[in-house]
Amino acid sequence: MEKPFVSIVIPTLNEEKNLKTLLPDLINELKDYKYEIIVVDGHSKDKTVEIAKKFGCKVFYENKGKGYALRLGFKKARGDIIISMDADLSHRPKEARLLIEGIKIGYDIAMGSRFIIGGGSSDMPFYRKWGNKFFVFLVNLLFKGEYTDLCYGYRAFNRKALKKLNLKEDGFGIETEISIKALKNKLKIIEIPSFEKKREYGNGKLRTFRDGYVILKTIILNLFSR
Ligand SMILES: Nc1nc2c(ncn2[C@@H]2O[C@H](COP(=O)(O)OP(=O)(O)O)[C@@H](O)[C@H]2O)c(=O)[nH]1
Ligand SMILES: [Mg+2]
Repeated sequence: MEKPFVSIVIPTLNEEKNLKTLLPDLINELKDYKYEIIVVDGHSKDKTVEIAKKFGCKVFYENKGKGYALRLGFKKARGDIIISMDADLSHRPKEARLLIEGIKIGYDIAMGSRFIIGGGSSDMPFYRKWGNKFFVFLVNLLFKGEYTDLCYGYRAFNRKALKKLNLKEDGFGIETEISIKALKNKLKIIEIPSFEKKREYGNGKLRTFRDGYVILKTIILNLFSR
């Protein structure tokens, strides 16, 4: 994989202001690579799609949620390496290189982690931090993992490995499902430190308690399925 083709998959819902800043930065970071940027939009009411197209992104639509958006994007992606990334400026384009290197040296999944040295977050109130820690503990215990982070969406995948996961989640359970199925399928996983910045414009759509429940449900469902 000397010169890999990289697909970046970005789910969006009303992110025009963030996207306007993100895309030029991202394109600048990717200039050494062959790449495509795939935006999967949940029918935004603002100019998200117009901006995505202006910067040459491939655009697809969905109306089921972030998880479904990612799954659709993964299906459409042509890259040897596929990266999932949020649009809200939480994920730093510079770190994409680190994730890509993880796959290039032979890992199936390179997962950003906010909880190893070099990582961090300025976008997590304490209850989310502890909720996440609890779910990390639970997943490690139940599925024999050694994760330090769980509900974090900045990740790179080897295309073939990603296909094996057979993902099903439509909503915010998707990251958890990926983490669990990666363990179940004995994929080669590496964590890469990542610093999560605060969302720049607009409001997050994740609701701590509703989606905390979704994550718990994802964990339990995956205990009883293959
Ligand atoms: N296509 C699509 N994207 C979504 C949906 N909900 C959230 N997103 C996107 O998913 C990313 C993360 O969402 P966000 O609300 O910031 O969640 P948080 O960072 O976990 O609080 C952002 O790029 C959102 O625009 C949805 O229903 N459909
Ligand atoms: Mg966010």
